[in-house]
Amino acid sequence: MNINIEQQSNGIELIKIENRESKIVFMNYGARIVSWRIGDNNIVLGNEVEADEFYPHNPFYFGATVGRFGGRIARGQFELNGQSYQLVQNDGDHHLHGGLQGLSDRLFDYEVIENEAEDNVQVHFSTIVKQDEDHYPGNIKVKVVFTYDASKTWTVEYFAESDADTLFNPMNHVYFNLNRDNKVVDNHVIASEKLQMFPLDASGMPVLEPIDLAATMGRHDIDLATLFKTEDARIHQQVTMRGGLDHPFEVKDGEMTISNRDLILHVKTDAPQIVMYTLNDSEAWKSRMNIFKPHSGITVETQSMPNDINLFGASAHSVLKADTPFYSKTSYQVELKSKDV
Ligand code: G6D
Repeated sequence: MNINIEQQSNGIELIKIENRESKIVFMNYGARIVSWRIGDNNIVLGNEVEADEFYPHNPFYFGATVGRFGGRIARGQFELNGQSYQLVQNDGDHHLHGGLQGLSDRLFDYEVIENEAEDNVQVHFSTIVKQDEDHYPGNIKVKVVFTYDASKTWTVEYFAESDADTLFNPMNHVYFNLNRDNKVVDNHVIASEKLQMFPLDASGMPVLEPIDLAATMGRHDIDLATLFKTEDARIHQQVTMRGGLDHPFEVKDGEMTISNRDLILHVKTDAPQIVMYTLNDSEAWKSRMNIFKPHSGITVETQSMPNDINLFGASAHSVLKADTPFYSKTSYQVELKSKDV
């Protein structure tokens, strides 16, 4: 594979990895994916040309590593080991995506490693999140490893260790759009043998009474347009309230696909939930750089249940004990439905 580093302003560097049929671009700012071209089709939302201008102001976390806690924490409050914590409220009353000093808004150190024998390239991103910065307990050493291999698979692995009990629930906020012409993703089909959607309450917090989408819609593969138009009252209320998807899902064994006419994206994760968000409020970013319409992309945010610490207490999946290694892995693989794509 071919590797190229491009330096832009303010320390922002793009890591471009290319083989015969695809090209993927990562970035040190927020340990991000910036673009992923299969032939001439860029299947993720981003801006490679003006990355240094686009990303520091982009409020939609395009392609970023998000944490230390992906998702929301109600009113930015939680208790751990009998102590109360107040985090920054950067989403109305709530805390979102680790706050203003999260993983998405920092320059990571990185190292590129090419494994010729395995025909893959790895980028090892590392940083330290300090409790003085984001007001969670514990300083965490974080390593995020992206691997890109010849089977058009992008794998994301998280390694971390904290010096005190804390919350850790990282994810990547990549938006996919498999359409060649980039028209909205409503033609995309989401599929898994289990498709449970968790509704949100009026304040945006998940309610632990999932809707069994497969049973309700009568199938395991559901195109978004049909989902958005369904007459089922609960689903209708949810997608209307959020303007599309912004919901946690549980899928069979952490495996699902998203597809359109040409491509199938296979997602596999060891995270317990997946939040899918269809960029519903794209117009909230008033910027000349914003060319995105609602439903321009769909995220596949592999993480634990938003607000899990307040829903499950000490047994929440996001609780990370002091001096205990954290590991999690998600992979995204692209399959071409036919060869002439
Ligand atoms: C996440 O669930 C949230 C959305 O509500 C938010 O707007 C987006 O990140 C930026 O997916």
